[in-house]
Parts: sequence; C-alpha cells; structure tokens
Amino acid sequence: MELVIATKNKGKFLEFQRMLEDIPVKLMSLEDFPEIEITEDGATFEENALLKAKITCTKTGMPALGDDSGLRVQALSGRPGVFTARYAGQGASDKDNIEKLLNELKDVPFEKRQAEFVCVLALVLPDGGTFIEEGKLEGYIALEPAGCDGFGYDPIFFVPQLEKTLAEAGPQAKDAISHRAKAIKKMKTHLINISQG
Ligand code: ITT
Repeated sequence: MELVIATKNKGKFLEFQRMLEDIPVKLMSLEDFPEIEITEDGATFEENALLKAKITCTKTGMPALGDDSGLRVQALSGRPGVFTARYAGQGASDKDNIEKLLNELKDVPFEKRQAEFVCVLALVLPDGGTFIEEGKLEGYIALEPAGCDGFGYDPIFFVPQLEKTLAEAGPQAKDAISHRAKAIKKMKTHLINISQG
C-alpha cells in the first residue's frame, strides 16, 4: 500500500520512516507533491491533522496521514499549542521559535516549566474512512538548548526519565517514548488492517 504523509517537515517524515519501516507500506511526503498547499486554520490539533490528511487524500487519490503536533507549556496556559510552528511568526525558523519561548519563560524557574508535546494523527482513506490517534509526552522546557539530534523544539524539551533533552537523547531513545511514537503505535494497527485489505 502507498501512503502519503501529509507533511513538509523533514524531521517529522524521518520519524515516520523509522517507525513504519516494519510494515508493508510505501511512504511518500508532500515533497513528492509540491503543488499541494495546505492552510492550517483549525482551532485544534485534531482539526488541523484532519485538514492536512483530507486535502492530501483528495488531491492524490491515495490514503493520507496528517500529523499536527505542538507544545503546551503550563506556565503559558497551554500556549503555543496549535501555533507551535508559527510561534515567532509565519515561516519562523526553529531557532527563532526556541528563542522566543526561552525569552517568554526567562523568569520562570526550571521546576515550574512543565510542558507536554502532543501529536494527533489523522488517517483519511479514499473511500472516506477516517482514523484519529493521539500521543503525548510530558517534560520540562530546559533553561537553554542542548543536543543536536531531532528537530524543532527537541533541544529545549527536557525529559526527566531520560535526564536529558530529546535532542541529546538521540533517535532511538526518542522513538521509544515520544508523543509521535505513541500515536504511530496506535495508528499502525489500522494501517496493518488496511494494507491486508
Ligand atoms: P507540517 O504541517 O508540514 O507537518 P509543521 O512543522 O508546520 O509541518 P505542525 O504544524 O504540526 O508541523 O507544527 C508542529 C510544531 O511543533 C513545529 O514547530 C515542530 O517543530 C514542533 N514539533 C512537533 N513535533 C516535534 C518533535 O517531535 N520534536 C520537536 N518539535 C516538534
């Protein structure tokens, strides 16, 4: 079965490739369909994940999987939430977003910097079949960036059980516990059933 991951984010796509390599599904991403433009205007992760998957499925005629994910920081009443990718403005770089978040939290001590990563996946099939799954990872926003693996906010997401940031932990350790790994694990059951026809 062919499956389009409805993302332009290379870091995300690499994680899907790693975590779905053991099932008989050929993955593509929006890099393979540069003509597809998606405007994320949903109010929730679920709405945005569905939007990405529906547009991609309609335009390609193939099963599509949307991933909408982001950070909820307790001291910021759950922000940036669905605006995580655009936190420092439309088209902001990971570096700009990290700088803005660290600046907003500059007076907040480490023990009050609880945060969670959320990942919502939406799978949309050409026959209209739809599946939604979610995963979360709890941690803290570090005082400064550390590590160079991963993508996005990984250098400032400190995971107590690893005693390091996700960017220091590396891909194997991240895939064992991440928000995306938990959502993918649940979605895999549906993908296996569908690919077996
Ligand atoms: P697509 O919409 O094309 O998939 P995007 O990066 O815009 O790419 P989102 O709208 O879902 O994706 O925004 C997710 C934001 O959360 C973005 O800033 C990511 O860098 C960040 N993010 C999501 N998962 C992450 C992870 O596992 N590690 C670090 N940052 C993550």
